[in-house]
Amino acid sequence: MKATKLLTTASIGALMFGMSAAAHSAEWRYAHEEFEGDVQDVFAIAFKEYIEENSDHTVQVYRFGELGESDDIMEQTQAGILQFVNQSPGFTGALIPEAQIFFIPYLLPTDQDAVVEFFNTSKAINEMFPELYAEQGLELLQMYPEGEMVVTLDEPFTSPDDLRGKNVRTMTNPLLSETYRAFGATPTPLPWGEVYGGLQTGIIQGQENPIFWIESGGLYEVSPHLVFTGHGWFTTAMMANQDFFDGLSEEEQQLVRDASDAAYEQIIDHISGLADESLEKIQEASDEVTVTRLDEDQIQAFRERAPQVEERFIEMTGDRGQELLEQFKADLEAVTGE
Ligand code: 6CS
Repeated sequence: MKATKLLTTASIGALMFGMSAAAHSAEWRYAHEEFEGDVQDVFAIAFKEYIEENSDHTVQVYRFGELGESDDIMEQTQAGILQFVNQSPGFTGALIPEAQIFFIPYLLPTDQDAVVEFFNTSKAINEMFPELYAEQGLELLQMYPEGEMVVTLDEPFTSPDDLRGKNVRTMTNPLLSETYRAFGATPTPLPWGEVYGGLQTGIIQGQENPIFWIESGGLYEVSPHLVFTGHGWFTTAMMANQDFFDGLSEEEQQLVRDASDAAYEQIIDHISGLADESLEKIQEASDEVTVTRLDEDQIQAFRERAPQVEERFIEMTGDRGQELLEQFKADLEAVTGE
């Protein structure tokens, strides 16, 4: 009885920590939110390859839908069923309110080099966020940009007035709803799995995402009018279950950190030029698509609504959010000089 119980406990332990009971090599499980070949997948595969080339461990990658929605894979990671997860602040914002900082519009510049430099050097990103994630039992390994946000709608738009009465899908964090309310639209938070169908059936009239995803998810087929508003970037984050990570040897922790750094380098390379390539593919595939790039005056009408979203961010996150925002802005200033 005792022996069986011990064995059972050992097997559960092996499952929880991804360790194969028979050998010292481990099988680690890693889930992300995207499809094969998309940005999060490129990151995950680069991470997997680094781990497998530099240790006896293996990494099993699960893509969107294989284990559920974004919130499901986060729950599985917090429960220790998965060792690694890539979840975007668009969803994590409901769990870690400060992660909603990425949804204050017009905070990040549109220039990709500046954005990358910000991610490379920011104290808010590299020192403050890991502490906030740790409070939720998560070892934050990397935050990285995927692409500039572009809004798609059932017709072209150039002003907040044009968005009146439009149900625009947002990821499920409350601040992003504030942003779209400030922009004049009716925000409609939905998990990813409901977006294509929602656009197709007309329950929603628009959504926002980086161009590569608009192409990869076929969103342009059901929401063909693309508008560059310049209001933000899609940012994501990769992390480990903290108990699992803390249970690794120092060498293994370093291996994991090195693998995520190697994957980050690959991603920065991967996203450069990706939006233009994806836009070309979209335009080749559809005659219906229109592309509108708002001019400075048009952008100003949206930008002047940003302060009310920033105020809501502070209301939602208090002193900690304020401190994070100040550091975030200081880090940006160091990069852009503005
Ligand atoms: O809009 C979304 O929900 C999805 N967008 C991207 C770029 N990645 C995953 C996420 O679920």
